[in-house]
Amino acid sequence: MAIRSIATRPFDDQRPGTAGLRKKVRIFQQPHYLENFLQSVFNAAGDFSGATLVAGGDGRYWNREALSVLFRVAAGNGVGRIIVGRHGLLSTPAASHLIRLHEAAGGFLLTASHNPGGPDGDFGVKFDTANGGQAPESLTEAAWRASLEIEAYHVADMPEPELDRLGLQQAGDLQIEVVDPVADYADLMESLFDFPRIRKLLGNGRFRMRFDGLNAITGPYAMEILEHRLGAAPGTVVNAVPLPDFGGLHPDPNPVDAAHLVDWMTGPDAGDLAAASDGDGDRNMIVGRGMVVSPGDSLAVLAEHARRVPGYAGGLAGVARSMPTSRAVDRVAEALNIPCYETPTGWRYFCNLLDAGRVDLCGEESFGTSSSHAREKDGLWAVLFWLNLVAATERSVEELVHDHWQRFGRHAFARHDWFIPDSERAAVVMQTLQENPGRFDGTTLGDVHIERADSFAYHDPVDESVASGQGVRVFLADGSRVVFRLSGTGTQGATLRIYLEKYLPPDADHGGTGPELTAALGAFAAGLARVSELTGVARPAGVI
Ligand code: VG1
Ligand code: CO
Repeated sequence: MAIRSIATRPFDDQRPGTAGLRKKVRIFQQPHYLENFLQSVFNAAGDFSGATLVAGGDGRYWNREALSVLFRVAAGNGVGRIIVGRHGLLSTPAASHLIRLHEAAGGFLLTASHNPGGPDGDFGVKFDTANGGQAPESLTEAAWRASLEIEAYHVADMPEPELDRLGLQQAGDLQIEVVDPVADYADLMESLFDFPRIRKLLGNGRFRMRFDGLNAITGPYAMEILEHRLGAAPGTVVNAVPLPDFGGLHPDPNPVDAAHLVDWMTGPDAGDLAAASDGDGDRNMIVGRGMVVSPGDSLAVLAEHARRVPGYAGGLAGVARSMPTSRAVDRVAEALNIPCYETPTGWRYFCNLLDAGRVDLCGEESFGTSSSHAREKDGLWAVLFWLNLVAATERSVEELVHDHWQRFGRHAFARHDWFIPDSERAAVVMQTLQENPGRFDGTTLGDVHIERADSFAYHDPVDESVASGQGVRVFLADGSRVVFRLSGTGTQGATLRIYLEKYLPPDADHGGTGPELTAALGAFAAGLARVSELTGVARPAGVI
């Protein structure tokens, strides 16, 4: 197999964000662009000679073409074997599991997650290390530095592998193993949850659920697990076929982009549970009758009742949440007398804690939850956890949430996303806030009293790395909190995220949605940061 070194010039925009490199499809399609980036990762990550990698994507537009480039660059860098999902498909959590199962050296996931797909949409590359988790910041930064110095990439001349045929095949010196993308993952789920009990619930003739694959990667997984293994009624899983443009749907499981599920669950014909996942299968939205479960509440309820689920019957070593995620789980951890860690946004920051056995359950406010069974967040896992809890406790989704609020109080939550076309003006907002957040300490604005404010820095207790400038936190005297940070997954302009959390004690009136209960806090936060004044943008583009 001939290996050629192709001379190239650096691109200056290949710095990975919160979860890999994400760009418009057309940017990725530029000659040498993807090759450069992949080579930069290989250069930064060390020697891969003879190594096994896992690869797959969420099926979005350009998946196959990008995989083909990956095979040639991987072989050009001496990779010995690639395990790939049939048709080039793999969900992000399933890939994490395969890396761990096969003790692979890492993996590449071709996905822009919840970002829109299609030729005018987004594409992306996440890369995982041998623990099945996304590359830590030290490696993504090293890959970025390598991308700025690259002079050549290495590609192998080899035949195109057949990705629709299961089994082992040889493409030049590279071994390709095409696997069923679903089977091992489904077995893992079966080992964690009480399938017989869930089967009884789903087959009792009364419980009605809907899982929406949003035409992205989770359809085949949900079909196998919910309808085939657990006997859910045919038609429970909708939009189950992954399509290159997601059939025009936006695979972002939240009350705005999946409003049709919320409508069903708040209408006269409401079922008992509705759920959805995102493009690459790592996010989840849980909807009970008349109520969207906020991700922070979901994490807290799962932690509270984890012992009811076979995979967690021994209890949790600890829990972790990303900094902007509501502090509901902190109260549960306190009651359980287990540690609760606060990490920067992005799943990669949980992985050291998981590897060290310090935590078993982690969550982010962006509809992401998972556990020590993988090193990625896991959408379907969360749905199965809820089903298991409903079956084991004989409480409905909404009852479990109300019980939780009555015991611990409610952390009402919402996120205001301000789309700011001019990234520099968005940066000014953050710089102004970050300059000396302590100046807000003890001040009163209108009827809001600020206790203290800071710029969040994370000291990883496992490898002692430090991540600073991870967002500005403002703590209010009534127990509420406001957080500001810039998104690291967008592909144009900037998105300023304002996270709003309002605490309602156990005996308070808990009625209302998160966005309703935090609206006034949102106006206060935007004023404090002078967002409109500094950016010219009048209002948030999205409230979730
Ligand atoms: C967003 C979320 C973050 C999540 C990340 C990747 O990042 O806020 O919690 O980990 O997306 O999710 P940002 O930087 O845009 O806020 V996924 O499902 O796109 O891999
Ligand atoms: Co995702």
